Amino acid sequence: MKLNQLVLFLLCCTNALHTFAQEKIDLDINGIKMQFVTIPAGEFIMGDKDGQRDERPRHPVSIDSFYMQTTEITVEQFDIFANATNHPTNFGCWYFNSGWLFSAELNWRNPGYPQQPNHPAVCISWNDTQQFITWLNQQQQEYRFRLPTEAEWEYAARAGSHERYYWGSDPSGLCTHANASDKQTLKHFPSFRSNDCDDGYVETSPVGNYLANSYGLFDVYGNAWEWTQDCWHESYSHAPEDGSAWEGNCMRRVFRGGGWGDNPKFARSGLRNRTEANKHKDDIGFRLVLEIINNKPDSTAN
Ligand SMILES: [Ca+2]
Ligand SMILES: [Ca+2]
Repeated sequence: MKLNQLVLFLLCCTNALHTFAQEKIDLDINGIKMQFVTIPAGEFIMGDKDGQRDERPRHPVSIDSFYMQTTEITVEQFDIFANATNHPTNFGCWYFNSGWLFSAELNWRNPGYPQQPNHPAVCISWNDTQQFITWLNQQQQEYRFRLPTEAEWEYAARAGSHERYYWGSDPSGLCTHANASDKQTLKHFPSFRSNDCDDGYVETSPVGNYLANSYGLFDVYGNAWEWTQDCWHESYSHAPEDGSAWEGNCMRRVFRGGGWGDNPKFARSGLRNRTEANKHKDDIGFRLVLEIINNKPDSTAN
């Protein structure tokens, strides 16, 4: 095992609601280098009054402080896990070509388009994320990794904003903050609805390539959709209000944020999506939440 906590320091951040001291934690676990930032405790209104029916009723949710990964898990990071565990690549993957199609030939190593090691791993099922997380947790005792809950994800994405995006309601900011459907997309997918700007990428881009939100999170919209822990529910009626995962006996899990092929209607804070836990799609990946089990490291934050 190689575990090396590299950096821990103070950032002074502001968002629409407050200023807070933020820790930044860099970890190296068996060569998987990941950065996490503090998401401050708070309360927010989950849901979007102008969104889809499943985004209502809007409801207050209290969130404890937690650490969220600044980027999506990359191909390079997933490759380390896969090589260590002989993780299979024979599940196939769904891709879009005038409708969603399945190819047994595609997988996270070859999603059907060119990727670099620093692009987000896609063609990742929810079940894959659980195997990755179980393995990562077995490599050390100081930390516990998990998926964000759906409430945590939306709270972190909003970064204090009640608007459609963390910078407000204007979708024209998308190309500087995210890799989503844009003028590039239309070159390969002329039928897509796209933002009238150019982010430089048809499919996935390097993680962290665009502006972060005020919590220091990159690519919360676009690039790869991101799995959450929660089971899918058709509305927020009776949803937990403490930030915990809404579990149950479910086949479908929630993923968030929009992907590289999604227009501003989908690449936003409140939008919800779901599919079967064993399904692989060429625009779904994940990022992690970090819990410190013991020996909380010295912090220079104040
Ligand atoms: Ca794009
Ligand atoms: Ca994303």
